[in-house]
Order: sequence, then C-alpha cells, then structure tokens
Amino acid sequence: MMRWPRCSRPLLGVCTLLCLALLEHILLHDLEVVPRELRGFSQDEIHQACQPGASGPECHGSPRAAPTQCDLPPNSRFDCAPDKGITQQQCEARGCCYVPAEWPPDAQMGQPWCFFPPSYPSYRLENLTTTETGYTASLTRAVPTFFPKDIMTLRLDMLMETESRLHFTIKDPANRRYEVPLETPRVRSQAPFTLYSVEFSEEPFGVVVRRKLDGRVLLNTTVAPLFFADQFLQLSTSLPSQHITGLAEHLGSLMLSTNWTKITLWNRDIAPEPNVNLYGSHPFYLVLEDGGLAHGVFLLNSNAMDVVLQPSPALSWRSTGGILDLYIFLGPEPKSVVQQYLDVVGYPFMPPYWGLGFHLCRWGYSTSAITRQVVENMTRAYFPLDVQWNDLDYMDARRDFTFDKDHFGDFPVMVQELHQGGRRYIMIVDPAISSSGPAGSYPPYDDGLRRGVFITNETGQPLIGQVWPGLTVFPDFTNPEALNWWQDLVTEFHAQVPFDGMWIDMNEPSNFVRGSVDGCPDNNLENPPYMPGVVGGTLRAATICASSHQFLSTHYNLHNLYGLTEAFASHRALVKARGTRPFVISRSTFAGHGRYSGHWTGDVWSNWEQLSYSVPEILLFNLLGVPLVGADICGFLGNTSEELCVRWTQLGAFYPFMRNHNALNSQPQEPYRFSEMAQRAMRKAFTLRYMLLPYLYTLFHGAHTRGETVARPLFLEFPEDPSTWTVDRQLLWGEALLITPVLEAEKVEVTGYFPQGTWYDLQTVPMKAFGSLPPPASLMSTIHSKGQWVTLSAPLDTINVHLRAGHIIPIQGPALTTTESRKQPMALAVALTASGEAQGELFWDDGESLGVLDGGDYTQIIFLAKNNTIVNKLVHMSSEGAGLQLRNVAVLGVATAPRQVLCNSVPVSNFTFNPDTETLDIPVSLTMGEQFVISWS
Ligand code: MIG
Repeated sequence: MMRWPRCSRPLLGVCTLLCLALLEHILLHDLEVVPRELRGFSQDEIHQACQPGASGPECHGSPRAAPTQCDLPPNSRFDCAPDKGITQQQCEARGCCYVPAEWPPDAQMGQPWCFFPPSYPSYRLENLTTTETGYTASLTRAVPTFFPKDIMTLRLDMLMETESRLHFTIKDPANRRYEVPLETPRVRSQAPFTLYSVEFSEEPFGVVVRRKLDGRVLLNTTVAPLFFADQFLQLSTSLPSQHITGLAEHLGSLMLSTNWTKITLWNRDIAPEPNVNLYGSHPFYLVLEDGGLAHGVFLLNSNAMDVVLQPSPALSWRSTGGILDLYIFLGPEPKSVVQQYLDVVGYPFMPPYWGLGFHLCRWGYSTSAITRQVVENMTRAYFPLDVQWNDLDYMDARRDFTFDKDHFGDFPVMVQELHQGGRRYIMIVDPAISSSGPAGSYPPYDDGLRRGVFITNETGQPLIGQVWPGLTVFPDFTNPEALNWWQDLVTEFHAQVPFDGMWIDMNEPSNFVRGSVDGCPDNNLENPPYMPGVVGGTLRAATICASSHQFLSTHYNLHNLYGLTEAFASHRALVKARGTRPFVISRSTFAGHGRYSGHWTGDVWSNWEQLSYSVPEILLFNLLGVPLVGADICGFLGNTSEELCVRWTQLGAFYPFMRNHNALNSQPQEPYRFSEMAQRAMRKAFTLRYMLLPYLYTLFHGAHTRGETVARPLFLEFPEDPSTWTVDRQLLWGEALLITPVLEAEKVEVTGYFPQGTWYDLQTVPMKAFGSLPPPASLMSTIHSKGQWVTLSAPLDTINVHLRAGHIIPIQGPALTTTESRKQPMALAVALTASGEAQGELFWDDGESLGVLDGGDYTQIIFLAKNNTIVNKLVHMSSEGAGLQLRNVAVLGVATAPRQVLCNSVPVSNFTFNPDTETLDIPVSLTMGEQFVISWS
C-alpha cells in the first residue's frame, strides 16, 4: 500500500522541500514524515529556538540555561547523565532537567534525576534520497554533546531488505570505523512488498517503523536524542509492549523487566548470578505485542554496551564504539522472528547424533585409571553414557595439547577403548597458551610466536597474562594465520589422541590478573568516557587489556567476539582433523555462535535456584540460535544433594545438551553415587531421553535447515495466549512435547500451564515393544485444557512429559550408548486431536558424516494420521534409514474400541486397546523404508 507523506504543520517548511525532492519516488516507497504525536520532542520549540541563524542557548554549546520543559512523566525520562553521577549544576550545564526522586530500595536503577528536555539538540536529517535498496541520508549535528569527539556528520543507509527485514546503518562517512566482521546477507534491491513502513523525522532526526497490518509503532527513535561520539553511541526507542526477552547472557527470568533495568554486555568469567555481565553477548531482543504478534531487533555491535529498559516502555542501546547497525524483524509470529534473526546471523550447525547422548565430566578425574573406572561404574549401574570427558587433569602442567605422562600415560589407549565400546571422548582446551617454559620446550608457544598469532600489547610484544598453566599469551583468532596454527595443533594432537570434540573454556577470554602481568596503559580505550555496568568497574577485570592489539582491530572492539572466533577456529580444525561433523561446546558466545558450537551455562551452583534459572537460560539460547545448550547437571560449584541431583537429572534429560559436570572439590555426583531409589529415578529419566533421541535429532535438523528452535518456550507455539508469555519453568521440545519439571525441594506435585488442547501423559504410551517404561496410568492423566494451570503428581521418580494432541513422534528402544540405541527398533506415538488428526516427522542419517544433506544420504519421512488411518510419506530415502525396524504404533485418543486393525490391508491380530487410557497399541513388523497404511475400524 502506498502512502503519501503527511505534511503536518509544524514541519511544513522542512517537509515541503522534502516532499518535492522525493515526489518522483513517493509512489514507490512507504515513506512518511513522522506524525506529531509520535515525536518525543516538541517541534515548535526546536523550530522556534533553533532556526538557522538563531542563537538560543539550546542551539549552541554549553553552558546552557536550565531548560524549562521538564514536566515529563517520570517513566519517559531519558538519562542525561549515563556516564556519571552529577550535580544539579552540572546537569543544567548540560542543558538537561534536574528533578531528584526516590529509587525503590535495592533498585539497581530508577528514573533518572537528570534527563533530556524535549528541546535537547540531536541530529538533523538532510539529503534524503532513494537508493536501490531503500534510502540514504545525512545526519548532522550542530551542537556537540557532553561526550568527547562527537561525529557531527553521519550517513544513514536504510535497507528494505526483505518483506520482513528492515536494516539500517548509521556510520561516519569520512572515517571508516570498526564494524563487526560477521558475514551477513547482502541484498541488491528493495523488497517489492514489505510488512513495515518507514517514516523519518527530520529534526530532531528519528526513524519510526510501523507494522502495516495494524499501524503499530515497533520502533520510534525520536523518544530521545541520538548520540554518536567516538566512544559513546546511544539509540533509544519506544517499545510497543513491556513483554521483551533476549539480550543474553544474563541470569534471570525469560521475560525482562522494563522497570528500570540495565543489561550489560561484556563477556566475562564469573559464576552466574542475576544482574551481572556473564560469558556471552547477544544484542538481540524479541517483543511480544498485544494480540500475540512479535517483532525482533538486533544491534550488530560487539563493543561493551549497556541496554537500558524503562517502564514507558522504552529501550536504549548504549555502546562504547563501532557503528549503529540495526535489524528489525517483523515476524509476524515469534517463530518467524527467530528465523529472520537467524537468516542474518546463521542457522545452527548439525550436531553428530552421539552429541545428543549423555555426557559425563568432572574436574578431578585425576588419572586415566579413574576416568576408566567411572565409565565402568556407569555401565555396571545401567546408566547410558555416550561421551566421557576430562577437565584440566589430563594435561601436562595444564598446558593445551599435552597430556600428563604420569597420570594419563595411556591416554591414547583410553580413548581408543572408549571408541571400541561405542563411546566418544572430549577434553577441555583453554585458549591461553603457556609462555613461561624455556625456549623450545613447548611447540604451541614457539610456533605461535614464530607465526605471530598472539594478541600484542602497546609495545607490540605478546601480551602476557596468567591462567591455569601460569604465565600465558592469548591467541588472536581473528588472524587467519592463527586459524591455521590452531588447526595444526588440533590435528597433531588428534593424531596422538583420537578425541571427538572440543570443550572450549575460559574464552571470554579469562585472565587471573587484570589486563596483563604488566597492567594496562592509560588511554581512552582502557578508560572510555562511558563505562558500561561491568562487574569490577573496569573493562580489564578478569580479562586482558582493552587496548591490546588483534589482527582485525583492538581488543576493545573485538573482546566480545573472542569465544565466537575460537569456536569458529575449533569447529574448522575439527573438520580438518576428523573429517566428520565437529562437536564444540563453548563457554563464551556472541550472536551467531550456534553456527559453530554449542554452549554450557558455566559455573552454576548446586542449588535449587540455579536449577530453576537453567530453564530460561536454555530457552533463551534456543531463541538465539544456539540450541545445543545445557547447564551442568546436579550443579557445578558446591555439593549437590540426592534430591537436587535427581531433579536436575530429570530436567537435564531435556536439555538439548545433557552433561553432568562437577567442580574440583565438590562431592562426587555421578548417577551411580546415590541410593538405589535415586538411581531408579535417574535411570527412568535417562531412558526417556534415549527413547526420544530420534525426535530430538529431527528437531536439530529443523534448526539446522529451517532456523527453528529445539527447546522452546510456550509462547513460541501459543503466542495468542498471553498466559504463556511468562512461562519459564516449563519447556517444549519442538511442537510436540511439554516438559514440566519439579524445580523445588521436597515437592511431589508440580503446577504447570497447559495451553488449550489435549495433552497426553507420555507415560501412557504403551511401549511394550521396548518394555522399559512403567505401565500406563489412568485416563485421568490426559489433560483436556481450556488454557489453564494444572497441578500434576510428581513423585521423586517422575518428570512430567506431555505429548500434544495433533503430533506424532518417533521413538526408539533405549540402550547404554547411541551406537547401540541407533540399532534398536522404533515405534511411533500418535497423539490424536479430537477430530482424529496428527502429524510428525523423522530425520535420519548416519549421524556423523559431513555433507549429508548435499550428498542426499539421509532419510526424511512424514507421518500423517486422519480418519482412523496412519500413513507415511517417504520424502527422501537412503539406505541408512530405510532398514530401521518399526515395531509398534501407539495411538492415543481412540475413544471407542476398534474391532479390526489393518496394516497394509493385512489384519493385525494382536492389537490391544485400553479403554481407560483410550490407547490403541498396534504391534507391526515394518521397516522405515516401506510405505505403510495402518487403519482401524
Ligand atoms: O577457572 O577447567 O567453567 O567447567 O571445570 C575455572 C576448570 C576453569 C571453568 C569452567 C569449569 C571447569 C573449570 N574452569
């Protein structure tokens, strides 16, 4: 739909020119001048006071007279003293309003005392012209701000890239500034149709983005002045609702509070707690709008930043460098928002099948004999184990790419034995490279030095910090030579020890001394004029000097990318060394991380609070395209308890990445350490996971090829139901499974939200084919929900899992490794809706080859149920999947007892029907490769 610009009166002068200039383009574009009511500033005032040639105090330089227009609603006040606490006098000298107010006790922040008046000078938009992809314009500022080095003239590029994606950049046209080296889609021409319209305000400059469908304003940057100084960039926008999530990595609920919240992004090694900057940075948010539509915004900027949320509601990005590079995703469903974000940063990598099995680790498996014993104990106690891990213990003097010949003398043999048992092996690798040995004693250091791959200090020498091996240098993974050096190290070590994946820790990067052993220089990068709310109050806290040098730029700009670049380097090296699908788990992350690696949530305490926080963290990383994520099961720091460990194992069975890991001095917490009763409960959870692996793997394929999530919040499936929006103590696997874990001590009941529809207790699925789950409960356990909270029985041996009506999931017989479980027969659980329909999918391949999709060596099958009939559609077949046995089809929601069941027209004599659970159980003898028709009447 085309819209004529609205030339409202106060803007007439400016607008007339603009309208003439654009007349020829207007029919093609959705351009409008911002209507008055949207503007944060009074145009009249600016125009009167600051016409060209005017010399009012608001127009030129400080000190300025105290502004008069200060009666703004408290929630709509934007902070004019983001950099420091200031007095009334200092505030007014900035040309800002000063109104002291109480902050609630314990508040991290509250309404600002010093705030911008509507007349505060900002940029002015000039020379708006159309381009192939949208618009370009200049932004000019007449009056400097209180930050040093304002860039007085900027260039705006507005790119209408796709129907649902708007992209704009604001940069310095005269000097090339640092930009995040992330590969993003390039678009040559403007999308022919868009879900959004764009409007500009000339003075002060602002952008307004609306959803055409309902006219809702999704972005309005006129609410506060734009800042673009060398080390301080601020862009504020209104939000159309207070329901906002994203902006990882932090500990807390899934939905953020807009009641004056500051989120700091500066990757840091710290045991997770609320309100602090954690290991990763993802400057992306998703907003749920009234009615259930959603949009997302991504600021592609890697500098240290704060994001401030306030109750009007509004959001301010405050970055310390780079450029403003903003994407807006129009959805309109929250699922599409995620997909559109991932179209920009990349879809997740496809993990090997074994990576979805159980991983066992601890810091303190101090010898290969002990490590072996752990594996044996697991098997003896009938616990599955796919991947055994070692922490720092295996290393010689804690140096990467070495092993301790005394305690891990037969390390390579140990790994080979694991392989013979159908298992895999992963060890920790830290980025910091020991630099203290005598020359020639440690090739990774010597070669790295020769190849110039380490981050350097102000004198051009490798910066020296201190990490586990003592003095260390830090590889610069933005240097192509470092990628090759890393690949060589990985390949050489792999030739000795045939490990299967890499656990990359300490890659914020973490440093035990501030900055370096020699401290850091005193300069603008070390002491920026705006210091985000980083723990420790300085950028160098727990890491290296911000002003150190990397190949692409300063560490100041690249810090938040350290984990991402190491993950990239490791992913690439593993492909080379092993020739099969790489498996990397990283502590530090940045936007786009999921393309190369998974993530674990770091040093969580063994307590109930951290157990419950792990649900929103896992959900959030799925929204961010890092679906392979999990917390350390039973907790890392401190001692777990039996009950906590059971509950954590049950929930952990539904983390996409399932690993039990423990700190050095904590009580052991392997599953076999606990009482028989606890072990039985854990075993049940393990069994569930292993049975569900084909479904989980299929979900990962959806993430990899379609940008979907694996573990997902309820709001993603039920956005029209606002009751789902804040649910973050339950999770879905795909569309079909709802998991309701117990997250509190001494509880044998749990209350969960069940969106409208029918939800079948997974334990009513009669798995006679596998004989491993307890007998079906009664029909009582099927939930017919109107959209309500339901209290469920949850004794210690139970995690509630419900199958959503309308879905079919593939299930496989469990085993102690995926090597074995992949050979087991399969079953289908078919959950019918009231109208008797359901559908599902299976993706299958050899589980580890690269290029499976390109080579076509995979199987993809769709299952459909309707009118008392179930059929499969063979979308794509390969020998791998074709031979899988299908032994059992369990149909849930069959109201009346069938008299006859047919499988490919042949009567099935031994079907069973349970009227209490309304379950029809059909034994079959099919292979996945054959087409089937199963029906009952
Ligand atoms: O300074 O390698 O988050 O999982 O066990 C601690 C030892 C270093 C931190 C990791 C943790 C790991 C530990 N590491």
